[in-house]
Amino acid sequence: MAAKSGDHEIYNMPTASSTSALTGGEEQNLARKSLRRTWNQLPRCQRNLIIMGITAFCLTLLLFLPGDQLISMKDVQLKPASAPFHIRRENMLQNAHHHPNAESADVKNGLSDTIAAAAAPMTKDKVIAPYDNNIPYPDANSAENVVKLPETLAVENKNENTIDIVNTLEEVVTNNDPSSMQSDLEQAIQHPRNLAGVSIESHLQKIKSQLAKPQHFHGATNERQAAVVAAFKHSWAGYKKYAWGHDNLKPVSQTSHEWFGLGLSIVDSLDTMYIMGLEDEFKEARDWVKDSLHFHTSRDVNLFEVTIRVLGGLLAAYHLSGDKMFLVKSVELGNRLLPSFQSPSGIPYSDVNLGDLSAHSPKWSPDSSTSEVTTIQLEFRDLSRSTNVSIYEHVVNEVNDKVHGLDKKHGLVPIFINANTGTFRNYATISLGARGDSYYEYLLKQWLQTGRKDNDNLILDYMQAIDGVLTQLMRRTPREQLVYVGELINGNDFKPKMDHLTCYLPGTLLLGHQNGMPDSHMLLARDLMETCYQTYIRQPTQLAAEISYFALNEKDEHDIYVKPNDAHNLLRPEFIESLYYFYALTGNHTYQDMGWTIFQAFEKHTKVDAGYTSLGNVKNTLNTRMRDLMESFWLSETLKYFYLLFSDNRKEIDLDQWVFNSEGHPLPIYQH
Ligand code: DMJ
Repeated sequence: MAAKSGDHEIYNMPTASSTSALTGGEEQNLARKSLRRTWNQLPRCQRNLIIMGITAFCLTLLLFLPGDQLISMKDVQLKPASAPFHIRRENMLQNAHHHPNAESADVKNGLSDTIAAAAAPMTKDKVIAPYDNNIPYPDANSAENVVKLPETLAVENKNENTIDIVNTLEEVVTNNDPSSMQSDLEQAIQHPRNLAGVSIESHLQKIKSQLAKPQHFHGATNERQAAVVAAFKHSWAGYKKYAWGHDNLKPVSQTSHEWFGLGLSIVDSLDTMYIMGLEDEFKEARDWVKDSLHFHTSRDVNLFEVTIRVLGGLLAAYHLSGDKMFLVKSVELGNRLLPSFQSPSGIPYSDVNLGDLSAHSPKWSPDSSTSEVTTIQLEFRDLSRSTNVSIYEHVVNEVNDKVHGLDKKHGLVPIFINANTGTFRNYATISLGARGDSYYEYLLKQWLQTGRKDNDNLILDYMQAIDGVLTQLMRRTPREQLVYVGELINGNDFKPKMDHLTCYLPGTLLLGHQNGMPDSHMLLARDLMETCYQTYIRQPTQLAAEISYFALNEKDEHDIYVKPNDAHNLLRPEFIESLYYFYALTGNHTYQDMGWTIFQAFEKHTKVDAGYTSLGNVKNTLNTRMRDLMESFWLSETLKYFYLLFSDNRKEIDLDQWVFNSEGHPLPIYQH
C-alpha cells in the first residue's frame, strides 16, 4: 500500500530487522518512512514550530540572494505568455495600441536578465516589491556601501565616433588657492572676452591639439526617424519665417516670443540638427551664432536657463562639430555668467545681467531654486575641461560642497536655497518635480562625467536621495498599484501630486543602475515609467498634463486625475527622454512603440501651420485650447530624444562616452 501523508503511514512501516536485506531503493524508502513516522509522532505544536523555523530560514535566504538573481528567476518563470501590463490596461480601457512582445526583443538581443527585467514593462506578476503603500523595494545596498561598477555589457550596436578630446586633454590646471581663485574670478568678469589673461582665440590657439574633433552621423535610417526629422523641419521653417533670431516661436499667432534675447531656439537646436544630419539648417544656425549672437546687452537672464540651454547648447555643438567658434562663444558667455557666484555663500544668485555683469536674487523671492543652483555643474565643468582653465569648474564645485554639507531629509532637499546665507529655506516643499528635479539628476550625471569615482560625495548623496525617494515619496495607488513619486509640502505633509517633470526620473534611475546602482533603482524606474506612460495614454488626447494627482484611497474615483488648471501640455520632453534611456540601455523595441504612439499624438493635436504649439487642455480632443508657444526644449530635447529613440542604432550617442545635460545636450565623459 502506498504511503500517504498523515498518520496512516505508521501502519506501513517495515520492522527494524527486515531493513538489512533490502535493496538501496528500498532502504531509502524505509528511511523516508521512518522520518515521516518520527515527524508524525511529534506533538502538533512542535511540528508547527519546526515548519515556522524552516519558513523563516527560506525567507532569510531569499532576502540575501542578490536582486539580479531574484529578477532573473522571476523573468524565467514569466517569459511564456505575460503580456506587458500597459497592454492589458489599455485593453481594459478599450484603447488598444499595438506593442510587440517585450521579452522577445531581449532574447534576440542577448541581453542580461537584469536588463531584460527593466526592459519589460511592468506586469502585475513581475512586481517584486510588496504592494503596501510606502514600503520601498527591498534592497541590501545603501549609500554607505562602496559603489561597485558592473562589467561593460556586450552590445550589438556601435558608435563609430570616438571622442579624442577625452583621451588627449591634459588635466585641468587646478588651482585651489582661494585668493588666486578670487582674482581669477574677478579677472574673468572684468574681461569677459579674455581667457587666462589673453584673448579667447589666442588661448585656444595654445591648446590647439586638445580641441574637439568632428563626430559623424548618418541622418534618418527609417520611417519613424524620418517623421521626426520632418517634424523638426516643420518647426524650423515656422521659426525661421516668423521668429528668426528671437527666443521662441508663437506658432498660432505666427509671431515671436522674447525671453532673454539670446536666440534660444537657434542655440538649443544646433546639436539636434547636427545629429539629424541637417547640414544646411546647421550651417545657417551656425552663421547666426557667429555673426548675431551677442551677450553684452544689459538684460537680466536666469543663470540656470541660460546655462543649460545656451552654454550647454554651444558646448555640445562644439564637441560634436569640432568648430572652435562655438567654444569661443561659450567662454565669453561663461565669463558673463560668473557674477552670479559672487554671493556671500558661493551659492549663486538666480539672475545675472550679462551686460552690466551684476547678479541678484529673483525679483519675486529672496531665494534661488535648489535645482537651479545644482544644475549648472556639467556645463561649467565642461568649459574648464575644454579650455584648461579651472575657474568655471571651481565655482560650481564650491556649490556642490556647500549643498553637500547641508542637512537633508533622508537625502532629499527643500526646493529653495538662499544665496546670501547658503541655507535651505525652512519648511520648503520637497519635490522631484519643479525646482527640485535636476538636483538629483546632476548628482548622478556629474559622477558619470568625472569618471565614476568610488565613494564620491556626488554618488553617495545620490544613493541616499534615492533611498529617500523610495521611503518618503514613493507610493502606490490603492486599486491599480500605480507607482508614483509624490511631494512633501512644508517638507512634511505628503501630497499625491506628480509633475510631468518628474518623468525624467525613470531614465536617470536606469542610467544609474547601468552604472552600478542598486536593483531597487531599476525597479522604481520600471514602475514609474509605466505610470508616466499611463499619464499620457489615459488622456483623450494621449498627451500628459503638466501635473497629475493620484488616488490616496479607494474612495477616490480615478487612480490618476488631472485638475482643470493643471491640464496643459508644454511639449515637454521628460517622458520621451526616459523612453530613450530605456531603449538605449536595453534595446527593447517596446519603448520605441510607446514613443511612436505619443509622437503621433503630438502630430495630431499640437501641429499647426507654422510649427507645434503648447496646449491648454489635454482632457478634451475637441477643446485643446492652443497656448501659442513652441518652447526651445521641443527642438533641443523632445524631438532629439524622439529621433534617438527611433534610431536603429541605440548607440547613436554612446552613453559610455557622452552625458546629456538637463536640456538634452550631449557633453563628453571625462576619465577623472
Ligand atoms: C527643460 O528646460 C529642461 O529639461 C529642464 O531641466 C526642465 N524643464 C525643461 C523641459 O521641460
